[in-house]
Amino acid sequence: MTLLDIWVLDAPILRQDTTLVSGVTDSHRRLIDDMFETMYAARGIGLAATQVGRLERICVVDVDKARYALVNPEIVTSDGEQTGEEGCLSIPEIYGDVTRAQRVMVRALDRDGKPFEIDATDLLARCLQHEIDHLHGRLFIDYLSLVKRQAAMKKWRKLRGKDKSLTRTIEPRDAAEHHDRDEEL
Ligand code: GNR
Ligand code: NI
Repeated sequence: MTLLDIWVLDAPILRQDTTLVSGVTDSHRRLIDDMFETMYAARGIGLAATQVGRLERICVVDVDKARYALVNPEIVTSDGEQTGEEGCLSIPEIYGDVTRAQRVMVRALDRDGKPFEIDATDLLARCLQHEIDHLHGRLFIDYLSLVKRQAAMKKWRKLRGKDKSLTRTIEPRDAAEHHDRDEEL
């Protein structure tokens, strides 16, 4: 498996819509494996293909022991409202409160191309909405008020300083560290 570089804010690919996967192949399964590995190394709870420079409609999530690879995910129903803090591996160290549906029903294909549905609430529902947004070129900062978005952008530019690189390289984590995290979850 391979750790993939993550594209950061200002990379045009983060604003692109993705392409439906017409059949799940070994190449997609390799991408899924690499995305899980990259997500764990980066300590994220979700990761979308555009974040690793790919335009296939694929994302992965791992929230409260619930681990899913989703191909062509779509929200079929949504209910209620929740407001909570979000972050994004493509906008490191920037956080903001986002209002999302409290509950979503998501339909997708699994890594074998078999359809399945997730009935998600709370953080899992939030994460799925965040990832599906990525697959359509949307980022959580798009939901902030103008004032909060401008403050977030100012902080982002300040944190970046002279560094204008559009990717970040994720450092591997050792097996013990990974095991510790598994115990926590
Ligand atoms: O790691 C992540 N945490 C998170 C917290 C609240 C809502 C969404 C997320 S997803 C994010 C990883 C990421 O950037 N996925 O695209
Ligand atoms: Ni994100």
